[in-house]
Amino acid sequence: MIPSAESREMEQAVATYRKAFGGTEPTHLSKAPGRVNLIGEHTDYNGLPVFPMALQQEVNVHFRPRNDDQVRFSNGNPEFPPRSFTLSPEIPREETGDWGNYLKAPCQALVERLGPLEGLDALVTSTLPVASGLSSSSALVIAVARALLHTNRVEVPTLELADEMAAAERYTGTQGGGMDQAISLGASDGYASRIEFDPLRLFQTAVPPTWRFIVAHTMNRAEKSGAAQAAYNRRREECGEALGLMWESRTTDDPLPRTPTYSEIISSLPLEELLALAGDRLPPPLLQRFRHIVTETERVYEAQDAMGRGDLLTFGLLMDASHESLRSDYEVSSVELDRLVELARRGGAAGARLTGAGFGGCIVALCDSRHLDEVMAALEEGYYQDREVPGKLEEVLFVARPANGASVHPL
Ligand code: NG1
Repeated sequence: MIPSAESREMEQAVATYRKAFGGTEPTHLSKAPGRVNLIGEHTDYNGLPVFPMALQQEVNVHFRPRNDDQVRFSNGNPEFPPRSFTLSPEIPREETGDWGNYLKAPCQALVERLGPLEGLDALVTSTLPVASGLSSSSALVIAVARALLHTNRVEVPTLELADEMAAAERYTGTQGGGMDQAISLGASDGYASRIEFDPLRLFQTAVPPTWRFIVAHTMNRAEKSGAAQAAYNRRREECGEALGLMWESRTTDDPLPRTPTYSEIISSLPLEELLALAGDRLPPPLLQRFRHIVTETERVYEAQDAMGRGDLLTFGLLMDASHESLRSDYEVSSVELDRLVELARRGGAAGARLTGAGFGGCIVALCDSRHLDEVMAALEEGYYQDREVPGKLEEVLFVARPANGASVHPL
């Protein structure tokens, strides 16, 4: 059942759909949530764990199956013009940065896997801010994938689909990890999930009822389809270079394993020894990148334990340490992200950090429900009051409620 609070937006979407597609009506709605990553940043593409939860904010795809190989998409946001294409295993790309690539990515991957498929007419709407580190891009990829699978009456197991869509999204040019697709598909209402890779697994922990995770947007876009893409991809390369150098410098009785992956290296030595070895083997900035990756991994496990025992203060301290590491070692923060983090802490948050890739986008702060009003007020007064907020304040400053993963509903 679709909650009734959404029914007005749904009527509006159906009316927009009719206008876009010659008076026809959608038959189904495919929904996929965005996510806020609580801790574990830039670890996923190194095969290391992350700890996100799905948001109630989501991408909605109203669709109607077709009985040919054509796909037509319209978008409720006029910033994104209509896109149509033919389903095939080699769909020509739009220009880098074009939203059409996030439609083509899952379609091409599913045709490659399943052979010829029937298309659909679809309208995309979203309650997620674009390019904000809340994974609107992967939510779109997942909602489209589920709509196309439904159209063709095919089921793919959740974790398999998540892995395939993570690979599929690289069609857009970002060499991303697998966190966003996994949480958008596999999340459970009320839970955060530690995600492990190779093989993909989700381990869920209930978010304590009095904990509040606040999301605050800098209102600077982190366009991973644009300027931030090169910086993001460069970080990934640097992690690979650091790993390569650690290994190339091995001695005959070296403590590091023979086939190095980050997870094997991390489990082969205590953290302090590993960092000392890295200090001897890596030049800047590779040493700093490496240090972020290995310390952040430890923080993920400690944070999940802290949440499990309801230890808000420890979770907050880990968030603070994560932000400091992302700011100084990984160099993906910004003046505005640092400012929001500072304001949240001054307002009484137990901890705060940038969330997602960085380079703009959002922070996430944690507080007890008793301190929520003060933290919200500190952010509102210190940041949003003297800036122009494009829409409503609650679209850029809100409490994140852990939600379910993607679903398809008949209309
Ligand atoms: P966002 O914040 O949505 O741009 C990106 C990657 C993740 C992960 C984080 C950093 C994609 C689709 N998403 O997320 O896989 O690496 O950055 O932790 O590339």
